[in-house]
Amino acid sequence: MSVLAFDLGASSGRALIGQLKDRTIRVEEIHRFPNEPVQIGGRLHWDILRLFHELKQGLLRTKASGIQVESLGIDSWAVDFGLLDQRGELMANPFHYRDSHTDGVMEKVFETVPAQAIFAKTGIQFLSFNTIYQLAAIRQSRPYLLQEASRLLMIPDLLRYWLTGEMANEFTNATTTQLFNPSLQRWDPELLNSLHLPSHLFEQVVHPGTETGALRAAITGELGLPKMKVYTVAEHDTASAVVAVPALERSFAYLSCGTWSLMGTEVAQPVIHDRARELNFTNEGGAYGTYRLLKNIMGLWILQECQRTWQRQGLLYSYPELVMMSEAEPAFSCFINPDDPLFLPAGDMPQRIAAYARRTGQQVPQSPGAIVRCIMESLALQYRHVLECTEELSNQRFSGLHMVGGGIHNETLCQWTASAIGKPVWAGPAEGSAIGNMAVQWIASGELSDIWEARALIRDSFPVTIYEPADREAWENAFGRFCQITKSTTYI
Ligand code: LFR
Repeated sequence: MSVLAFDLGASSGRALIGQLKDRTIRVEEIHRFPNEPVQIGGRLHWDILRLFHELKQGLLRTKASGIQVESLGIDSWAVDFGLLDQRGELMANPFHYRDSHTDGVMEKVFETVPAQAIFAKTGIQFLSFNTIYQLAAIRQSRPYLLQEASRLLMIPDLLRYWLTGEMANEFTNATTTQLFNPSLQRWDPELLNSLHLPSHLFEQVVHPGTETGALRAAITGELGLPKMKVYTVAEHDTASAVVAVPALERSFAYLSCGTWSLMGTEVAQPVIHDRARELNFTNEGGAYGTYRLLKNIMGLWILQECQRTWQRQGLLYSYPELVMMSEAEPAFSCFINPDDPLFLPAGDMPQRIAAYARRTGQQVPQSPGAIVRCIMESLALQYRHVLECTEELSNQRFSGLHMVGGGIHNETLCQWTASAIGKPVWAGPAEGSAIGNMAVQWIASGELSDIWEARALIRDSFPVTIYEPADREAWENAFGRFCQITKSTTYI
């Protein structure tokens, strides 16, 4: 049976058809498009109408492929949303989570509801751009939006609504708002109340694998398509990526590696206590009653932004070129804490890395190769730190690390990660989110029995590359120095 997955990342989106035949999954990418945010009036917004247009292009290419697709699902990055008016129309362009309108807002919210109370209720990590702080910012700057709005839909909820005409808030994404209470299994009434957020914006939450309508007649008519079922999948891309981890054992650690690096483990119950809050771990909702005990690490974003900065200066390096240049540089010359808030907004990353190096008394990396080396080594060492925290919080010891997502094409990073953690890395599949999206559709339609059958099939269908740790002593020493340098700086 064939299904269609739309997977929207922070820099590109794609449509993939998945075919399940003879107990093998075959995946074909039929459409890929840039997802370029728009800077306007000093603000940063997603180009949501363009994204909807690209979904339609994906549907047209599905038709052109001649493959009969039974259903579709959408996953995307988390926390961002659209507000709809009484007539069900989008009231304003959704903000990009890297927009500065949330600067300082989290601290303001803590004056009304202390951080401890927010964490106790939601189990969600403190990121300055969480939906809760975006809404608090909007309440200050554009109160009319919240007064008039009748509904809040997260990005995939919104696109799904435009495709089907039905509104539903999906669970995995809902948890990332930091307004959902997992013990109550509903939006937290006290939090909404204390922050003066209208409760009617937040409706009952539906779980991944729910049939939430079909392509509406206006769309099938416009595109000349047959009827197609639409499922809520694990609509937070990271939740879909975790579904696709080809784990053999029930206890496993993962790193979903893309623009962000999300590292953690799957747990049956949220882990909510002071230590988890201090380490700024999160308990995001997963598929099939699981939770994702994980931490956001700034990830390859820093490298991508460096590449864009150099591009603006006329230095056009491809990604593989940059990685190769970094390999030629001396090891362990300079470290950054990738999770320093300095690196969150878009901008001149090479300059910020230089500023960080100066602030921490290190030699400033000069050449692009040295800067890329600094970023990748620092990421690998931060993975080591976060893996240790994951073990502590979940009370488990992992025998290795599963890496999924586009970041695994960076083989040097995979190798350095294995060396930094001192354990094997199992890398694959690269299209984790899209495959997890498909798996939930197959489980929903009865084609697969459960998530473990899906994981076994994913393991058999896609290659996994194994990286063994190397240069252990050098990496151990580097980790000691990295901890010294980064401990003095703050975290996202
Ligand atoms: C990864 C991701 C992360 C989320 C960040 C912002 O694509 O979804 O899980 O924290 O984007 O939404």
